Amino acid sequence: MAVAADGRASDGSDKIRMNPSATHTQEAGQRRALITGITGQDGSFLAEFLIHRGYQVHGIVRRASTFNTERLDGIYADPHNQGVKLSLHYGDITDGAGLRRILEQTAPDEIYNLAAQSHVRVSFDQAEYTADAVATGTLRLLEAVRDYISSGRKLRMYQAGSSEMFGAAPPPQNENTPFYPRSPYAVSKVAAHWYAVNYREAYGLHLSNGLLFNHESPRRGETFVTRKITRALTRIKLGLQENLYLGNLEARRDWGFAGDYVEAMWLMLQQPEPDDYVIATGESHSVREFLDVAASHCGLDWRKHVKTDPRYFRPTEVDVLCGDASKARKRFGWTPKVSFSDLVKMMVENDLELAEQERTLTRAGHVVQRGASQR
Ligand code: NDP
Ligand code: GDR
Repeated sequence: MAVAADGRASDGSDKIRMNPSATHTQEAGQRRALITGITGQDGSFLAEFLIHRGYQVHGIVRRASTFNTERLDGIYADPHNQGVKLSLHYGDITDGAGLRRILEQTAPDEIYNLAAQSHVRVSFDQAEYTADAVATGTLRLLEAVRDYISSGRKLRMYQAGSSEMFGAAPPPQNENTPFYPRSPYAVSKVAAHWYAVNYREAYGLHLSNGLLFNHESPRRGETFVTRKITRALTRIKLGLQENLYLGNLEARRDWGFAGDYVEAMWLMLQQPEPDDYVIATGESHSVREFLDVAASHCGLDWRKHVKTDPRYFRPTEVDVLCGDASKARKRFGWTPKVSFSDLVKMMVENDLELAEQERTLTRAGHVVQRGASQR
């Protein structure tokens, strides 16, 4: 059964319910995709992309005490309607039995493994959990997939690798650059990568690893530096907050637009042979430069508002990432469409609108809830 994107079943019982049947809304010949991490930034863009291409999309959602499906609002359809394209299933990448059950029930043609504790700074505080979700979680899924294909069933898989795996290796980084991970998150992604390579070689699995550099959007989580900056500067502009506390402003990242990057994930699975691909813009900018561009869109001098807070520094930092995506360009013609300045502008414009909504509510005497995470 499909459910509302806010997690409410259409009977109003406020529960996500398991899909009772794999082919509940399936049309003949329609391709099925299963996405772990569907509620995240990339999961939501990928689900939209695949639905647009006619896929039946199944997503794994972990149970939370609050709704965590906000990013899927745009593609939710009432499950009572004919031809619903999105179905959600309770599951967790740390729960192997549940993953197996969902795999059997949904019988996907393609799996995209995006689930992760994806915050690098947080991985220093939650190293064991990060390894369990990112590294062992991938292994759990691979074990389920291995058994699934052993009976002759076909399936292709995408594994979400990261530029963080290159870490301290000097730029430009490409598929031949040796990994030098600098955080528990990055070490876990390297482990997941090698599990994936091993299962590809051992069991003939059509599995591709994406080595994706940073990609952002208005849906980016608010504790990642780009969104943290655009949310804060737009709120400062409208008088909703005074200061923005950041860590290292000198780190350089290769920032692209998430919408472009999910297309690359899909393209990898359409190739006759599985392989590993760097996906990046080939341009690197510092956090300071991001601040410059975002502040200029807001008409602000960020130096008057940005303060340093040591807790946002990392015990080991990744200084410069700049990817070389020429292999993906040559093999399947992928290039980024959104430039750095257009990306920053898109995020600022989105967050200005959010800040305006907050200001309207605040002026009307309402309390605006923004969560209490360590922004
Ligand atoms: P997000 O942090 O936005 O999303 C992560 C997703 O994983 C969410 O749906 C989250 O669920 C889910 N998740 C977390 N823990 C578990 C768990 N134990 N079981 C099941 N699901 C879980 O990340 P992005 O969308 O930005 O990234 C997608 C993937 O790509 C991640 O693996 C990330 O590490 C990787 N990546 C991202 C890059 C980027 O720049 N965005 C670059 C390179 C790699 P919930 O919503 O409930 O928290
Ligand atoms: P990153 O993204 O670590 O590259 O991982 P993040 O936006 O968290 O940090 C980028 C750089 O900004 C510096 N920085 C700060 N970062 C945060 N979050 N908060 C701050 O206040 C702050 N001040 C400075 C950081 O030190 C860092 O150098 C992201 C995630 O999406 C990973 O899951 C993904 O694998 C990689 O991108 C590619």
